Amino acid sequence: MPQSAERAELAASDPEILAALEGEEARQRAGLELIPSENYAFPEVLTLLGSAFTNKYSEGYPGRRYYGGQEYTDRIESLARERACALFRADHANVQPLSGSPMNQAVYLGLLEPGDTILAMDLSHGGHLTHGAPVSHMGRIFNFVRYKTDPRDGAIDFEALRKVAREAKPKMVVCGYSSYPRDYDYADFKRVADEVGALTMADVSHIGGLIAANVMRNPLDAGFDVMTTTTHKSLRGPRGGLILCKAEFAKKIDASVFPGLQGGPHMNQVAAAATTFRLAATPAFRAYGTAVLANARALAAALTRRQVKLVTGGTDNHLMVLDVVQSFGLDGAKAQAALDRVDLTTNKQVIPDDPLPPMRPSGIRLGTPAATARGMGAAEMEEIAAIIAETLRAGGDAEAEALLAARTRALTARFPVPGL
Ligand code: DSN
Repeated sequence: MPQSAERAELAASDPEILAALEGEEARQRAGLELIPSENYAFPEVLTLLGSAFTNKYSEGYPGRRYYGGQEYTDRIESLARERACALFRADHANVQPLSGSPMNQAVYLGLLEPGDTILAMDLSHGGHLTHGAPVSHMGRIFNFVRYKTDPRDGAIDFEALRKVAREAKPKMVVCGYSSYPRDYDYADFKRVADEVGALTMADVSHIGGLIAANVMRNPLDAGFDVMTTTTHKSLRGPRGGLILCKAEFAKKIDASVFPGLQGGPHMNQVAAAATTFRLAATPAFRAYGTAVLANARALAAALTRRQVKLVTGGTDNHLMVLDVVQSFGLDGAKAQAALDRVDLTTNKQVIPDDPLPPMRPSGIRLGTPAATARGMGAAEMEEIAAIIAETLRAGGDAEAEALLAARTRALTARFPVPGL
C-alpha cells in the first residue's frame, strides 16, 4: 500500500494519532536533534519496522523455534547474526534484545549470579543506569562498585580503578558510557580485569556506529569477553539491542535472552537490524562516522571559542557535556528549555559529582550523529554553536529567541531529514 493510502486510512480511523505523527514529523524536520543518543534511522529501517515481520512470533533461535512459519524469520535472523559478527569481528551475536536495558540485564543475569560484584563507571561521571545505579533493578540484584574519572583531565584513573578492583574482587568489569566525551584504551581495562580474574564487558551503545565505521576502537580487538550496543544511536538502525561475545559465552547469552529474560523477539526490528549491519559495512558509513567525529570536534571548538566550559575540556567521540551553570549561570533544565524554544533539542545532564539534582543538573549534553546524518558539516557546527551560546545568553528574551529560532530553521531547511 503506498504511504498516502496508509495515511488516508489512519486519517479515517484515528485522526488524533495521525495529527500527533504529523506534528512529530514536522518537529523533526524543522528542528535539529542534538541529543547524542538520537539519530535519524536509515529509510530502509523505517520500511522494515512497518513491515509484515511485525506480525510474526518467533520464540527460539533460527532452526529451533517453538512456532511454525519461520522460513523467512529464520533467514533474516541468521543474516543479522552473520552480518553483526562480520561487522564487529565477533564470534557470536544475539540480535534479539528488545533494547539497551534488557540487553545489559541479559548479560549480567546470564554470566553472573545474584549478589556478585560488578565494577562499573559512576553514573554522574558518564556511566549508564544499567551499570548499577541504585534506582535500577540491577543495582538491587548485583553488588556494584564504582570507578570515576580524574577531575583534573577527565581521564579514567586506572590506578584508582585497579585499587578498587583488588579490594572488591569483581566478577565482571564493565566499561562504556552514555555521557563521557573521551576515548580510552580497552586494553587498560582488560589488564585490570585479568589481574583479578574478572570477565570484561563493554557497553558501547553510544559509539556502536563509530566502531562499526572503524573510526573508534573496538573492545573485542582488545580481547573483551562481551560487547553490547543498542542499534538505534550512532548505528542509525531500529530501536533494539545487540550482544556480541566470545564463542565460549554464546550458549549462556542466548539462553539468558530467551527464555531467561524475554519472550518473542520483535522480528520487524531484527529485519531492520540486519539491513543496518549491511549498510554500516559500506564505505559511505565509514565516511559518515568520520564526519560525526569531525563535527563533534568542530562543535566543541566553536563552543569553546565562545567561552563555553566543556566537561573534560573537549571531546574524542560524538558527544560533549556543557557546564551551563559555569558558562551561562543557568541550570541544565533551564538551558534545555531555552534551546527547545529555538528548535534545538538537547538534554539536561548531570556532570561529575554534580552538586545539583538530576532533574535540575549543572549540564546539558550535545552530540553530532543526527546533524551529520542530515549532511551537516563544519560550517553548520559553527552556526549551531553560535545559536546555542546566543540563546543561553539571551536571558529568555522572546524577540531574540524568535530570531534565533529562525536561524535554526534556515539551517534545517537546507538539510532534509533522511526518510521523512
Ligand atoms: N537514553 C540513552 C541515552 O540518552 O544515553 C541511554 O539509555
